[in-house]
Amino acid sequence: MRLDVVTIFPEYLDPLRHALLGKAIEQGILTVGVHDLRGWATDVHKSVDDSPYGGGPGMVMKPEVWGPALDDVAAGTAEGQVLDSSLPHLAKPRHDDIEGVAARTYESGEDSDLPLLIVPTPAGQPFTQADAQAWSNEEHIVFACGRYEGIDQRVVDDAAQRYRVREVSIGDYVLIGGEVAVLVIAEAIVRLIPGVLGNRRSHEEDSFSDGLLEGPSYTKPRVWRGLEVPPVLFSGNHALVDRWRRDQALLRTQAVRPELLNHVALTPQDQAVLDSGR
Ligand code: 6GU
Repeated sequence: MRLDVVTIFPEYLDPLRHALLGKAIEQGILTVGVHDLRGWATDVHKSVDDSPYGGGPGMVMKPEVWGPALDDVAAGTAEGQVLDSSLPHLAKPRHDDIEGVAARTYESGEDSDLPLLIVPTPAGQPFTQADAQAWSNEEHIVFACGRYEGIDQRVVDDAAQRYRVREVSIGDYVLIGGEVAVLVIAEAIVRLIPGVLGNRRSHEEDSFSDGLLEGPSYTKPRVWRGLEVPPVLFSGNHALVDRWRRDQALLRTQAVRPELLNHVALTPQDQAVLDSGR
């Protein structure tokens, strides 16, 4: 997978070089290009924004700068900077690596071969785990980071000629710009590429993958500061452990995010557990 990010703060994307994403870069599963939008500014001051038509506070990012930037990145002619991994650690396999999990080959998820353009904005559609799952099959994703009051809307409208465009929000709060949202979205996507996380089960059981929040986890010691690990986990009875985990997930979801239960298929046994938890 190749990710390209266009931003006026290239150094903000440096965290992509670390940990899991750095490892994916080192393995050759992932390439990340970061592009300074100011490289496409045409005036002496390298300005990228201007006051909004119709008045109001703040500044709007200029179409004459963004247009050529997105053209060049779509065409693969933008220079930018390719991030290298921060990690000198690949020789040592992680505990969750699985042998024989190869990098996936990518089929296009939609009818088109156009790259995906993700525009992070608080005015976008909510970004979900289902999006992360779908986009983990993409070959080329471009992120356009807006700052200030946003990007001239014609940039997004025009980009649809060269990209499949998605305007997405990572939650109901306002960030200064799209860069941190790109870190969030990129991490959610890249960890789902086989070979990156290693153990496939570890994301099949993620919160949200089955519509429920994950219940609690425990490791040694069996008693810590007087607190005991639930005894069922020592029973050696896998069916019983699975049922207990499901119950914990149901009860936690009911307590913390009850609205999620409206989209989960509940068995009579699930329903009985929820009724007992009220
Ligand atoms: Cl994706 N961008 C910005 N700038 N603010 C946000 C957001 C995105 N999601 C929530 N707030």
